Amino acid sequence: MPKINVYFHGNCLDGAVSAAIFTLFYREKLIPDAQFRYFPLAHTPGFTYDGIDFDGDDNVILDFRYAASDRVKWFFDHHATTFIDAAHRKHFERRHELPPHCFWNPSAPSNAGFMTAMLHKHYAYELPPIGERLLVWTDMIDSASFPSPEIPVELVELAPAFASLLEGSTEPQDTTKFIEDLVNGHSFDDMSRDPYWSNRLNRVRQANWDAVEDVKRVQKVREGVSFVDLSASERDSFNKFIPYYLAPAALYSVGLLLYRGRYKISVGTNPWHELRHAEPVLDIGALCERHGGGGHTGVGAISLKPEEGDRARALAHELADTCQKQYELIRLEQSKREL
Ligand SMILES: [Mn+2]
Repeated sequence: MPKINVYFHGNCLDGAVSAAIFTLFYREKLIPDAQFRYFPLAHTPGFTYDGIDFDGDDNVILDFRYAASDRVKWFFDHHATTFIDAAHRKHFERRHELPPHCFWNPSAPSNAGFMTAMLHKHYAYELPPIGERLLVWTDMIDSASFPSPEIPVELVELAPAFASLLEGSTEPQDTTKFIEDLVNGHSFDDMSRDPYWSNRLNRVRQANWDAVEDVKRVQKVREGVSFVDLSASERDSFNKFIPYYLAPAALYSVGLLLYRGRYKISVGTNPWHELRHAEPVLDIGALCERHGGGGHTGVGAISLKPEEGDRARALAHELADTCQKQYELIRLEQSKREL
């Protein structure tokens, strides 16, 4: 009985769904009695595969960085940063199995959706009907393109609730059970009736509503900008959509957190605001980079040491002022256009 090792993005719905779909594919198209072992991986600074033996009969990487090892037979990823260095990229480009076993598409919204399309194209694999709705969700959740802030904040639907559960999970058996339930053909509705999951889903939803109350207590909304200082106590997670859920008129959000032993200033553009693409667009990644952080156009962050509390607070206010001025500038441009 061949043993298959699956290395995948841990604490992530996309990673876990990818692992489940790959298992179904492998048992249907290749070896029905293959035994699977699942190894979740985390994006830590300076991550390498040193110390991982790839000792399965087949080794598989899903929704995670490429490994330049000939022992890895299957690879699917959609992260732009998948190659640790140029040598890894060269190793990937030299693979010429037919049909192909290694796939990378940095513009795919989710790995699960991309992988399923490739398995269909190259191996005529048909996902069971239950999986199609699942892929709509993995695309939406992994690319954070929610139609409204209610979906990732209220967690009424099971897919974002499970995503939130897996993200915050510290119990390794959660992910394994989640994958095995999907492999055994259970839908999210079936799973939500199992006390193991209903118990945890309740806790996740309650913790999220508690966070909504925490934000509500400290949120200050000046014209176009939400400011939230939650640094009075340490938190291990933060739902960045809550400020927009509570203040939909805010174009920008600035948050100050004490997060995993460091101050973290997060800055974002409201993805549901009608002026989110209006000129002049504020490049938040570049703004954060000027203060030692980084990010993308729409969202960025700066991390400061635990002893830099005063500086962090002053900088957070300064960034809120910058956002405020930008908002006024955009409004001015808008009114000129209307004349
Ligand atoms: Mn992913």
